[in-house]
Amino acid sequence: MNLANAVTQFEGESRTSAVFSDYSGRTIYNAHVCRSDLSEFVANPNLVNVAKRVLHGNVSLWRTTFWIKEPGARRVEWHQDTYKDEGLGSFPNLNSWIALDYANEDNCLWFVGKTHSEIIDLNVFKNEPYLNDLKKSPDLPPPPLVGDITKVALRPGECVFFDGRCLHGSPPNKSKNRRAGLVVRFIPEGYVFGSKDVQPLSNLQRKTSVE
Ligand SMILES: O=C(O)CCC(=O)C(=O)O
Repeated sequence: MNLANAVTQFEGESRTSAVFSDYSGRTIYNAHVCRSDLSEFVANPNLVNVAKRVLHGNVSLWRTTFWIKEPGARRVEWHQDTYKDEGLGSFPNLNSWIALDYANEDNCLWFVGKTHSEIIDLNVFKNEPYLNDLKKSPDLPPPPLVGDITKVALRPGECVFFDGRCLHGSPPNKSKNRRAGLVVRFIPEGYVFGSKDVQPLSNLQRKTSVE
């Protein structure tokens, strides 16, 4: 399957997945639910075996997201993947962000080292110098806490694995080309989320066990 060419097709076909275009880029959530070729692709042993090693055992596919940043798409601000709105907090997960197009130093994912071991207090993101930086320019400003930035440039087909708690973001896409990636999110098999209000295994977030 040629994923890079298939992105447009996924958007057309996504019935159970959600498509959002709120940052002049587009995100497609959980296309694997309605596309068997995609659910097969993300169960590739090259991905799964890394997830198993890092998460110490069998893993489940939790969610997938296409991040499609056309030329001019704005930054994705610094964040941890902690699903604040859903109240999921900190839980073991490993994400594989797979480049579908070239992602260069100026539009790839940027990570802040040593941030993966705890949830950052949300007030940190409300500090005034950081908010002023965000207002001053459309660029991705320095992160709201001290840390070394690593920019992970990738060629199509390459991927980076990261703990969802690792602070990350991406600058605006100032290139003339699309910068798309697919992130595949793994959790330990059988993981039970703490909050009873959370329904992570609904239709859209169907658990697919990958041995
Ligand atoms: O692809 C991007 O620019 C952002 C990706 C991201 O934030 C994520 O996968 O959690």
